[in-house]
Amino acid sequence: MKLYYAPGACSLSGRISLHEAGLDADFERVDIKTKITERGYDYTAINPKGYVPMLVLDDGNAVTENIAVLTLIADRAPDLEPGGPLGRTRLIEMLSWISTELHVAFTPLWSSDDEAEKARAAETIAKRLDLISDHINELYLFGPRFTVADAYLFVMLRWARAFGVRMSPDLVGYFERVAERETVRRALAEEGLPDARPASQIASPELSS
Ligand SMILES: N[C@@H](CCC(=O)N[C@@H](CS)C(=O)NCC(=O)O)C(=O)O
Repeated sequence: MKLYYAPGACSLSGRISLHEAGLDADFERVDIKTKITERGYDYTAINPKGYVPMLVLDDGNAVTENIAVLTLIADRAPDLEPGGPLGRTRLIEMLSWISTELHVAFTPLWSSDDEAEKARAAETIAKRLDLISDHINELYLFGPRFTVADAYLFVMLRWARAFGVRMSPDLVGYFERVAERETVRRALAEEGLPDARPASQIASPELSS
């Protein structure tokens, strides 16, 4: 399969989830401004929506929409979704909330020139992060088991940090916990993004020799 992505975009959650699932995939970078892929193709001819992520399966089926991409990966690796009779329902509930309430709320921060609008968006996001902070249960959103929803939330928290959005200490601890996962470090490195662990946890070559 192949994931169309942009560095640090919501598609990063698909890459992390593919690594968590142990699934082999190719990755093709998309410039989301010009809509040209790294191999020089017009992305809008491949995906008329022009958005990443898009996951193309080995049989040629193409899946868009992050919720669909992440649930598909969870279908292939059921350990990446919450267990129990309502497990799938709870996963869709969480992914929908992250997508429609959190992800979308960032739009002014990415695209507006209006500082007042950006400040309002940051406050909305902070309030929604407070709500999700209450959901963190033991280690992750659904207890000790890391799920594809954690991969999506991690990307949202990366953005929140970059834009200086207020975060509870619990959420900061959660972010740092997720950042320590080998799959997350690998995904960030593959996209050319900085390691998200606190500096104190990153072994320096001088100190480790
Ligand atoms: N509804 C889509 C939205 C995905 C989305 O917002 N992707 C952003 C990157 S995080 C993008 O490709 N933006 C390109 C653009 O706005 O033209 C989904 O949930 O997958």
